[in-house]
Amino acid sequence: MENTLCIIKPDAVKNGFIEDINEKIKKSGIKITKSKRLTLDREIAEKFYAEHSERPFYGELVDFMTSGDCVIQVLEGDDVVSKYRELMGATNPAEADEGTLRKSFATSLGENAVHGSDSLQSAEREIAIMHDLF
Ligand code: 3AN
Repeated sequence: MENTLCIIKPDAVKNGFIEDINEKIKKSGIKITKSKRLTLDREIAEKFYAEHSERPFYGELVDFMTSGDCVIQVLEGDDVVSKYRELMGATNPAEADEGTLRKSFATSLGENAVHGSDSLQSAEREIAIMHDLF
């Protein structure tokens, strides 16, 4: 059994998609074991996205992720890291497959509705960063 970190981002929260996204997650056989709605502090968002700190979109990404409420969640299931990545779809919603969360709910590359850890190692790091917020 694995865990992964899911974030329903501020665009999806503002657009009223929390329930729709969680329905799709549960329908795919993934369990939501922790869930909390909150606005991320800048410090946490910067730490969370530290691997992108040299990228040109880093400032914009941190601004966006702290711009309003998001929902942080721990998901559980067999092979859940890759299973949930598949359900999310491609980073750019324009390239995401039909039926994926980003195809259904994302607005743009920068505001792409959901986050999911990209490996088991990232999942552990990300869940540890968010641990005290639940
Ligand atoms: P993913 O979220 O699919 O793992 P990453 O890790 O490449 O994608 O990027 C992290 C986040 O940074 C994305 N979810 C997206 O919001 C943002 N992002 C990635 N590339 C760009 C870009 N070229 N312009 C603006 N934002 C971007």
